[in-house]
Amino acid sequence: MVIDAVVPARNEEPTVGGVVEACRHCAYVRRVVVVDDGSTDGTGDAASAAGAAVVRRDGEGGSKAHAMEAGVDATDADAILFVDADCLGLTASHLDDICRPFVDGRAVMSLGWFDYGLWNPLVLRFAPTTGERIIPRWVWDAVPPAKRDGYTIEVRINEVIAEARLPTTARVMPGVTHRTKRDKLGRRKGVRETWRMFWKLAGIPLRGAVRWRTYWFYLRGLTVER
Ligand SMILES: Nc1nc2c(ncn2[C@@H]2O[C@H](COP(=O)(O)OP(=O)(O)OP(=O)(O)O)[C@@H](O)[C@H]2O)c(=O)[nH]1
Ligand SMILES: [Mg+2]
Repeated sequence: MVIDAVVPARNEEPTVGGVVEACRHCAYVRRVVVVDDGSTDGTGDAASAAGAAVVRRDGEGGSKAHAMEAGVDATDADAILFVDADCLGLTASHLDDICRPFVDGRAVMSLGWFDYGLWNPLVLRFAPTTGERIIPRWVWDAVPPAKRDGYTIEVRINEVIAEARLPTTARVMPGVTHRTKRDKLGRRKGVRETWRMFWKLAGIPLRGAVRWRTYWFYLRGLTVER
């Protein structure tokens, strides 16, 4: 089975090189594709210098989901390891640990969570919005194009997995965090953008756009790994 890494990146010059390195050294990854849409910094160059194939999407306005879609379209891999470009402390060994349950057939979706210390036992049971996850290509294809929207894409991937009652594994990536929107945009704009994202996500179950039972099915199929 061929696995490629897809990394959506908008203005992530400080971190994208390290993330590409981690992906390239992951034992299960063939190729790394970074999708840079509309960055105004050196994201694309930093990604190429680190050994990624870079797909540029210009002039369409950014969307995390559309960037992921462009990345999937650029590969013929059987499975995709998605990794956010703003991770700090990420190593190939974290990514090996995410891929292993998938490759061994214990999970159809396998996730890594940031390290929230004492909160980890709780966080591991949230409906996952983490960007670090591996899924087979067909799961991506099963998300209807109209639902491939910005930061809500992870919820839609979860929906495909949970509604088909498929097994997921989740684990903490020890020591891994990310540059938050506050770090990237400054406090005022960062907090505003974080709330905007949060409301979009919270709005999905509140509007009934995803059934609550989906979360129940997700938890039933979930194995937390150490
Ligand atoms: N190509 C591309 N990548 C994007 C876009 N929006 C977000 N991303 C990437 O998707 C990943 C996650 O986005 P973030 O903005 O960090 O979202 P987050 O980590 O969920 O939210 P925070 O907790 O606020 O950091 C990062 O690698 C971003 O660069 C976009 O419009 N285009
Ligand atoms: Mg982030």
